[in-house]
Amino acid sequence: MDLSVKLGPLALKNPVIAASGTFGFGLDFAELFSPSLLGGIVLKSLTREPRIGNPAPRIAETPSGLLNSIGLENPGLDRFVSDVLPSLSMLDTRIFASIAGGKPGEFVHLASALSEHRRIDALELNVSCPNQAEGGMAFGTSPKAVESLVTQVRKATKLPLAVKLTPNVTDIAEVARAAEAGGADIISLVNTFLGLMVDWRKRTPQIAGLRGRGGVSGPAIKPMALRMVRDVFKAVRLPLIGMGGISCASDALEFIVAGASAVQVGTANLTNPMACAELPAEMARLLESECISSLSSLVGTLAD
Ligand code: RRO
Repeated sequence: MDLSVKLGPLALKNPVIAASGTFGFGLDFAELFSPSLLGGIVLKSLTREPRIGNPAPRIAETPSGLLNSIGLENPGLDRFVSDVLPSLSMLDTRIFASIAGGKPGEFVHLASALSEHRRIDALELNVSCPNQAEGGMAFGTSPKAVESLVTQVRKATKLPLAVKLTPNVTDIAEVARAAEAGGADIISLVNTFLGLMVDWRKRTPQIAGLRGRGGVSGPAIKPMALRMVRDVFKAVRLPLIGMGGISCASDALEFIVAGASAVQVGTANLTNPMACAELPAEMARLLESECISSLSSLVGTLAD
């Protein structure tokens, strides 16, 4: 079964991509399975300067997933380039660098600097981090800010450019159209849903971070994420990467039918480190069992 997909200018050997923030820089997982099994990996979001992230506790378990406020912990551009990038040459898969920032100039600087390095195959613009005081989700909730930011980054790079949207808006299709108008090649959706967990005995939030708020991920968000993928599929012509609570092949195929050309797996990597690795073969098996010979023929076929 040929699972290869084209996301605008970017070809992947299969539609399964490890989501940012749940897969580090891919090197620890490479000890467990060959990254060549995956269509791609999205690296942990990078900022221009190093960030130590938010205070602990940073993660709480929900009945069906996680609440996180990591706070963009990352080594910063220079240390990434000197200490991490050389080791990525051993990973035989597409590498997406995720970039984040507080100001448009930071995104532009990162996009331009990372475009110098041949090992980076694509960029994913993170305009949707819920755990950042400045920038992050503040960009992603404003269609105007998204269009302006994408336009500026587009001028700074020739790499395929994905824009990762936040679900914390009333009309995600409007934000997707803004990313398309700015020159994005791909839309990734969705990042985490803003949430709060409470320890009622202590009268405190369960995690630190911004007033105890964090991003909710995992199986609980799948129906909302699917609805948003469908809305965006109807609103733009760009290829979509769908995510939100995918942990098995049938979850992934639901996103494909809703309109995604590829999928990302996030929270599931934390409970089953083999989650991504198992998915392509399992998707092929399910397609064969339904006598479906091409994955692309399934994209967006949901009856309305
Ligand atoms: O690091 C984080 O706290 C984080 C990021 Br950058 C993001 O995009 N989404 C999320 O749930 N957490």
